[in-house]
Amino acid sequence: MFDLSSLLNKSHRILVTGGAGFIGGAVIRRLLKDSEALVFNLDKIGYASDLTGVDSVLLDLGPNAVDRHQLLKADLASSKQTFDAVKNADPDLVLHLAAESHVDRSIDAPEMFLKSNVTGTFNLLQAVQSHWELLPQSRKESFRFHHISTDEVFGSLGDTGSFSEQSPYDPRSPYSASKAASDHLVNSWHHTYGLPVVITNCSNNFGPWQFPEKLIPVVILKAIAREPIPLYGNGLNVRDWLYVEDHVDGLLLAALKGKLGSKYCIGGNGERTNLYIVQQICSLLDQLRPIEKSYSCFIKPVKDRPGHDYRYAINSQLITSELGWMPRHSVDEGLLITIRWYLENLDWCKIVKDQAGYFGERLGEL
Ligand code: NAD
Ligand code: TDX
Repeated sequence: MFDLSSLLNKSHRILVTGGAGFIGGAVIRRLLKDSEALVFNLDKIGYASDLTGVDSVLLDLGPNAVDRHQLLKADLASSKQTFDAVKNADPDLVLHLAAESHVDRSIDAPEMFLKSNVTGTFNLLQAVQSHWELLPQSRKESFRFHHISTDEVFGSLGDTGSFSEQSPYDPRSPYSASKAASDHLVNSWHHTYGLPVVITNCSNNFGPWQFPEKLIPVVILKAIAREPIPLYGNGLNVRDWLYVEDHVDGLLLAALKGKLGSKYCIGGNGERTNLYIVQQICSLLDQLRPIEKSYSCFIKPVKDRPGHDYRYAINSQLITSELGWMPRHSVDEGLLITIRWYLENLDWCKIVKDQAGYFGERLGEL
């Protein structure tokens, strides 16, 4: 862990986009707890948004903290809403996390991914560029725009090798194509207009407060409901799992200390097959909430995801050697914390699913 308060002071104004989502929420909670910076949270408040986690940290920090977080409800697909929000925030640092993030939804309804992830990033870049150009010299010099992206832009690996900063782009789903486009836009604003940017490409995150449509919360909730646990295809696809708080460490380090114009790959050294993850969750549930049989009896292979990327793995050597970042949790440690959290927050899961009109049905099947 590094000392955030030594890098950020009271006068720092930070604009976090997507701060009502899973990773953005974790970033905001960290900024509120470990610095005195002012946080502006630009979010359209979509189906996966929820501010319960941020609100509970504000409550813990007491009445003086409330003014340090401001929600700017805005849709990045709207140029006007984006310009107004950036003007209101008047930021020294932008952490851009807002995006439609679920691969299966991008298969069913790709247009929203282009609007939010491509047009949205374009609108944000335009608004931030105008803002940056008008800043007084000292604020202009220290200003940074950090774009949070994914390893999926690099495509799919075979049985060996890993993605690094040099990997060519080869996105293969509407989601990853839209994220790749956004990476290219951010890079081009740096090279063409001089905007001071940093990009990170991260592997699969997991942890508390993740909207229960992604693999790990889906498995936990299906298992305890004694419903079939859907395992796509043969279950041998591999993801490099990273506990969300470790991603927050890495992205804040890159945002504050990374070289301008650079990109950093962030991975968990956590390569596991989906079958391993699902079986491990079942075996941890067997210990934490035993029933008359093992939860693994609910695992059910189902039709594969169309265009399912086989394997992702990240080589994090650059961010480790340059910025000293390392994941602090193993996959199994993170899973245990996460499963305990979901078991204690089943009411929250029901509320956010009901609000989103999502009831655990299969998405992206075609
Ligand atoms: P999430 O879906 O939980 O949250 C995304 C948030 O962005 C939501 O609150 C949503 O309302 C907001 N948003 C979406 N479109 C918007 C728009 N047009 N205008 C304003 N707000 C909008 O996603 P997440 O898992 O927290 O991912 C955050 C970022 O990290 C994304 O950019 C994603 O591509 C990237 N990422 C995610 C992972 C992962 O495993 N979850 C891994 C690597 C990178
Ligand atoms: O029910 C399921 N069963 C299943 O086998 C679900 C939801 C998924 N899977 C498989 C598909 C993937 O191989 O599990 C793996 C993980 O799936 P997701 O949780 O949907 O994540 P993934 O598609 O890998 O993408 C995630 O990581 C990279 C995030 O959603 C992206 O936002 C991020 O960029």
